[in-house]
Amino acid sequence: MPLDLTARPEHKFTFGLWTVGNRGRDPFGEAVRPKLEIVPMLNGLAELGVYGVSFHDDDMMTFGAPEAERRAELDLFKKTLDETGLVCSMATTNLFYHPIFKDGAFTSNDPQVRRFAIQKAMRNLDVAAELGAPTYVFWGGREGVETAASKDTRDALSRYAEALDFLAGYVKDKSYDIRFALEPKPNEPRGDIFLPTVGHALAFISTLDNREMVGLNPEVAHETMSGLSFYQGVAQTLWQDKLFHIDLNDQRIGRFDQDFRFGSEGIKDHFFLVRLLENSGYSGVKHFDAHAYRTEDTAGVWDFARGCIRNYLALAAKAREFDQDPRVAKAMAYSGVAQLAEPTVGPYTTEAAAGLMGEHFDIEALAQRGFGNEALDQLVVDHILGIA
Ligand code: GCO
Ligand code: MN
Ligand code: MN
Repeated sequence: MPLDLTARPEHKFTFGLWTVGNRGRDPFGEAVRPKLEIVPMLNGLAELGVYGVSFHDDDMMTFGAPEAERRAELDLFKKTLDETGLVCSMATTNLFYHPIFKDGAFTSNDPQVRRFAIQKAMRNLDVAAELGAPTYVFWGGREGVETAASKDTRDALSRYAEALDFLAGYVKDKSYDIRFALEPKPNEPRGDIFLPTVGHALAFISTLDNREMVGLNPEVAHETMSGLSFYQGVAQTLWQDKLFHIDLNDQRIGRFDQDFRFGSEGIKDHFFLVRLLENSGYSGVKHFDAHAYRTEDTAGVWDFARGCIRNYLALAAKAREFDQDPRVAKAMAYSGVAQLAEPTVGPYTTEAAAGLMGEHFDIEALAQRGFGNEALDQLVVDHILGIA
């Protein structure tokens, strides 16, 4: 049976305005593509079967423009969302582009800059609420240092936490139905960025007064830049009930932030990632935060967007096929995958401890067990290659 790779809104694929809107500008060269206006952009996404879009305040409303102009831009966005049936799935603040943020936003050494940054986020939280966006992302692109002499990281983290708790207070005060999602990244544009990985961010959230409304927006490229397994980061985030949003793209280890089309590089990693998202009951959006190669014209941008969706759906189909293969079930049973779901000793009691102390283990026999992971993994590869 041919694979059905048609996206439908219920798949909950979303794109940032800045992704298909990316014009190929990089530190070495200017824009290579014309600006994609909001109406054709949203029409194009809706035609692909996309569910919704996300935005930075400055993607949609001109920074520093008179209020009436910003209102007109917002109204056009709202009208086009209505016409296309797309939802606004996430909003975020641009706290990185303007020179005012060169030393950071919530963690700038200058208290006036910090206060302005919080105000900018508050203003856009109002817009997010008006548009019904359930998630507000915080990516601290400029929250970091080039030289450790310039900031005491402990103070910076205190200011970061203060800002997030203040903004959480604002959301509660206004009765907005919005949760926050922190997006870790190790570097770029700063030499070192605070909250560099999923692990740092999860630990940081546990210190917040409003920790219940703050989760994560992990990104494939960012964990991969650190040489970490994105899959493991997402799995732990799910385990801690903190996967509020996810940024899907692709990346090679050890490179600058590449933001490649989802599924174009780490195909095996992505197979496991998609399988995890599909089997875990994750019901949030699948947000593509990537952009077309700089070689592309506007047609290439749509090839890129279609490719992200196609690769996700194809990997989801491969994952289903894998999970339904009786040979896989057998190999997993041999490896003891389900056994790991059984408690080891249960909660501590004096009797349980005494029982364990009295147990005899056949160490030699246990040490001889093979786990069959080569055979199991070959089934993974066979399924991905379509030779299973
Ligand atoms: C990056 C980030 C951004 C954020 C976006 C939303 O590396 O540039 O991934 O694209 O996701 O600013 O917060
Ligand atoms: Mn990124
Ligand atoms: Mn991102």
